Amino acid sequence: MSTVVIVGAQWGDEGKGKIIDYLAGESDVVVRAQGGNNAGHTVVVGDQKYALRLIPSGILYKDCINIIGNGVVFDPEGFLKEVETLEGQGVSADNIKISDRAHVIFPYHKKLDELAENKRGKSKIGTTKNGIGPCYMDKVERSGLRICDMMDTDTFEAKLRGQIEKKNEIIEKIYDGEKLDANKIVEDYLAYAEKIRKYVDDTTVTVYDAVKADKKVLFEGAQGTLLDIDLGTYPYVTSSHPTSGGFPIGAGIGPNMIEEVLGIVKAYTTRVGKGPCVTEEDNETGEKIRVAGNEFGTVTGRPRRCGWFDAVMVKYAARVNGLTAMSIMLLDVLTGFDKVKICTGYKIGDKIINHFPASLDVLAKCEPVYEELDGWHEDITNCESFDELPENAKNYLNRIEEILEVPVKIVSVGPKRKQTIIRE
Ligand code: 2SA
Ligand code: MG
Repeated sequence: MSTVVIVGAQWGDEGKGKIIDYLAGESDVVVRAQGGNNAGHTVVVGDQKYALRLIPSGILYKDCINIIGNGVVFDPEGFLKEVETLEGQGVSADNIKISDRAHVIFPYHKKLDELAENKRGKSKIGTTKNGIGPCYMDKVERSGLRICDMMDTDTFEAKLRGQIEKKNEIIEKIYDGEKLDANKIVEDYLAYAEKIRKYVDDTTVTVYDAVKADKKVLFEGAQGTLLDIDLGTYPYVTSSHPTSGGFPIGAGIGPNMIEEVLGIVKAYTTRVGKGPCVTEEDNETGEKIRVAGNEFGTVTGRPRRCGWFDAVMVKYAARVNGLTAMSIMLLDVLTGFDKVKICTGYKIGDKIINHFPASLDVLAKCEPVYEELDGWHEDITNCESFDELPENAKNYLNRIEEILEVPVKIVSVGPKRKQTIIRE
């Protein structure tokens, strides 16, 4: 198999970083195709920790080409800082190509992200304030500036000044905020333009050629299915498509060029921030999962909401992504429960539904219908094959596979690279 898409099948934080890193080592090309530096994962190699946000994971491997595709919203400041940090850690960050069609994030996008969030009051989305939403808004409104605009020294400044003027008007009149310094932005971005010029290319050609030459191409998803602007729990979503469908567009290839779609799935459910979460256990069980799984935000330290595996939701993710395989992460966190539960339906009043509803008001009314299985108490963190897992852990995985009708190909039993079971 030479092209694989990796997607988060829940609300992000499924542990994609570990599997992406695992596969990046054997890939010729790694492609990001959506989101921006709202993504982020930490890769641990030996005793070095690398924090990646915008740059694809293949950067840690020599000879791997790393693509920032046209579907990404590109923050030059964040990108250059990331390059600097990596180089400081001894990683050569040369093998990067940035799509000339990618949209650029400017300071007014970040400012508007912050102002809009503050104005939402109680109904905050909880955005990362990186300007992601406002940048995609400009793209869809057809007023955004792209990398190719930034590369055109004759016209870029005038286009940028026009944008800043319009945004400053909004900042001042709608939000009563302080205008941004146009000269400073122009000066900074003209300098960024020269620094990134060497990376800029038509990346749709690079990806196409690699696939045609039967090279190994890894499409690296960020966030998760339930954060998809179309298919997620709207409006508590991000502004891009973290689902598999986002990749052909965001990388500029035909959908038939993708062979495998690997869904990364936590053995239980977590959610950050607001919105309904049907299987949440706001009690001792949730606390036990949170502590065992270290379910606290990496940046803010915010505790994540935890609960049992929601098969209704993941079945939805399996369908809308066309998952061909799954990787079940953090199975070791469920060790030590007498019983483990899988949610197989949602009860609303006296009706049971098996599909994931569009409306959050409906979702908020759903009660989980559980199937209970015997748990396991054996330490599984040293298991090296599926067969070595305790019978009850195998039953749990087999049952998930049966319900979702997608094979479990990888099982993670601990944070280390070697604590990864590849099922033959
Ligand atoms: P934004 O900033 O506009 O994208 O925020 C909109 C909503 O999307 C959520 N969001 C996220 N939630 C979880 N993980 C995210 N990124 C991961 C990380 C990266 C990953 O660990 O940082 O898993 O690939 C992420 N990005 C956006 C955000 O909380 C808002 O609810
Ligand atoms: Mg994360």
